[in-house]
Amino acid sequence: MKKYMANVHMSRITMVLLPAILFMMVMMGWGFGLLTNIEEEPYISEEDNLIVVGVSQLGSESGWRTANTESVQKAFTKQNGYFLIFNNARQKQENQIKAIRNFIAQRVDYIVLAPVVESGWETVLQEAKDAGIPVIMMDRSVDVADQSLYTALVGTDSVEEGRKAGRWLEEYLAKKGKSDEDINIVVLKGTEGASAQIGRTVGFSVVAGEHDNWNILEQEYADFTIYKGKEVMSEFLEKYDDIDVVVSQNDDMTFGAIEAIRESGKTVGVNGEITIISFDAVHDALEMVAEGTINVDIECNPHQGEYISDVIRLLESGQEVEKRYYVEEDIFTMENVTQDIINGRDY
Ligand code: GYE
Repeated sequence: MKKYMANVHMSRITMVLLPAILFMMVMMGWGFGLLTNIEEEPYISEEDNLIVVGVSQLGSESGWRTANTESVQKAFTKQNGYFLIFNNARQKQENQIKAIRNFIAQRVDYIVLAPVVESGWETVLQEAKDAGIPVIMMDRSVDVADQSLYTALVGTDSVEEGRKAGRWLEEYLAKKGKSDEDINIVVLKGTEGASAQIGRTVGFSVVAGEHDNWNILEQEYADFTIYKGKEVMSEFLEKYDDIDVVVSQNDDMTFGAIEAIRESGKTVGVNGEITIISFDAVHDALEMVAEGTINVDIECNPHQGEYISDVIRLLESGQEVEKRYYVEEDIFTMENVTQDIINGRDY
């Protein structure tokens, strides 16, 4: 009987008190979870001692850009001591400005910016400076009067790349005994306002300016993409039937341009009617250099993540850094491109 009573007693407790206790436990757990959640996100870096880096990548227009993004993702891993916040701006400066403001609000330790265009950065860079966050430029440069608005640049010397293209053409024509012939040139330019485009245009123009017989028929923006490269090249081919040289400011536009030229019935490369000068030297383009489709490719090195990490490490240890770091770059023609080089290209 006692046992029975006890059972009745137990079941009363179970029916009335237990749900109340359970309810309280759930509420407490939920509340605790909420608290820890709130605290967890912003404190990742402090808890793990990671360096928080906000990267504003300008877009994903080319094979080169994909490789550049991969190099950033490989450099800024947790194993390497970083917490990476990555944003792809899809070619829009306003998206990059938004991303930077977001990084500032999150109080990141460093901002890395690959600026889509050169101008219009003063305000947001000043905001980063006021917040005490160092900004490191990646790949392209910015045009600002106050150089203290950014800490360092890791990128490529695009004026030098353009100049290299011009010097190569000079030598090539000399070897063919064509130094004094009239040479008709068209230029497929990259994104309007981008430092890589401006630099390559300037560098090549300087050399072209030294040759009265080099005739630049037209230069047009083609956004560094295959699609635009093909479209603009088709327009050039409709207007001019005496094009000798195409200077295409990246490999993607070159791929498009070669398609357009072939569709028009003309031939390209070492044994063709139109000489092709390209920039970047990605894997597929180097294969075309080896087979003589592209005459020369001016290398542009996208592996910049590691260099930026080195700069950050110097800053972390309180050392001085240089204002500009340029990555090493080569020039590839049929004569010096080897299967080893092609196989070794991971982009
Ligand atoms: O050549 C092109 C890319 O800024 C150097 O941008 C970079 C250029 C590169 O989209 O392929």
